Amino acid sequence: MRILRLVEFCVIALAMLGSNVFAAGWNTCNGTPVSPQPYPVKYHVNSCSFADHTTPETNAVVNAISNLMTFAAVRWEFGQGDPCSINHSDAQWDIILVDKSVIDGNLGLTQKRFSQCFWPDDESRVLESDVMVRNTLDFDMPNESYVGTVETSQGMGVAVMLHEMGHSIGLEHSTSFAMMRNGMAARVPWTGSSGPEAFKVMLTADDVYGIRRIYGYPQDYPNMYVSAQYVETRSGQNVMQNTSTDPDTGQAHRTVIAMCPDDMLGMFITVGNQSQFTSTGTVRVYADILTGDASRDACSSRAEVGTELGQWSARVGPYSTFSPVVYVTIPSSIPRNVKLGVYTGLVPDKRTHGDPERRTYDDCVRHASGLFVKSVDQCGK
Ligand SMILES: [Ca+2]
Ligand SMILES: [Ca+2]
Ligand SMILES: [Zn+2]
Repeated sequence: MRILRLVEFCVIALAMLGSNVFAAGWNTCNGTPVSPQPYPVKYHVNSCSFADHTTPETNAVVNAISNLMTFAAVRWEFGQGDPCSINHSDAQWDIILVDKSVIDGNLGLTQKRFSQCFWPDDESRVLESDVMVRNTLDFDMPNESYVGTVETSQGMGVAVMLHEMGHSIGLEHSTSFAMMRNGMAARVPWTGSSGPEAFKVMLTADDVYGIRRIYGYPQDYPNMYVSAQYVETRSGQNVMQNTSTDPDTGQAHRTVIAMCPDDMLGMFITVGNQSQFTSTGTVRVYADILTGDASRDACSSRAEVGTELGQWSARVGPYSTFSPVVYVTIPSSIPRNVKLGVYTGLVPDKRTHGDPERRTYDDCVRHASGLFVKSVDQCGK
């Protein structure tokens, strides 16, 4: 059975690899990507909006900047005594929270100034970007199991901050598995995390590819990650959905799925790779008793945790995220009459070149639906 599953997974993996088109976007001038002129970019974090260093709003800025700093040349400074309005032509790259009326009802808006792209030898650059994010969004970290579907969703402010700051250094919209997806209807993915405190709003492989193209120098970041979301593209759609979706119907599974041993559960798993090289690893789907205590219910990549439902080899191309369908069979040894969480844990293989895995906290995620396996009496086994 293990071998059969492995083969099935590889076939899916290859098909998905072949169809993965890089969708990251950026502007070009005479064939050259438009990149920021300042090197490094220095953001000015407006103290009228971010007076206190400990607020969720400030954490959203820190999350966005630390994401960007990993892949792009950026720095930041906190302002002091700033006015509550900003100037779009003062050569200062500002970050500010605004009322929605200021940005035409958008969740966020980045005002950019470019040098000209008129003559064949012009090289257009981003001279200044001012990032504006709607002040009423939720700036807490999201629960990564559930994709945000409405403006008021938990974590939407953190996502909009990172998305807009992506625009500020030259990224345009993507149709792929990316933070740069366009708008509320397309939704954006969260990244898995091994603990409730970890960052869950991260640049994906596709976003990193765009940044690498903008800056024009290759630099490897050996990191794989998992997510509880995937891009549903069937029937002409292109929408981010939770991996806890029935692959046959495209409909979300119930919050708790009642099952018996030998029943088969179909779902998606999502694995991404921010490296410029193909990366491989072992993916494990397991179920474990939910206690209601966030730290005890945290996800784990360790092989001995919970009841294993399936294990596969994953092979993910450069700067790619892929989401194969998997079917797992409920074993009779699984705990009965208790709510179980369903998790994906990833153990990246050791790389033959380059550095070891950069982050391990993004190698595990809990899916949106849990399991409830009925008693031996009820199931007849
Ligand atoms: Ca400015
Ligand atoms: Ca990782
Ligand atoms: Zn946008």
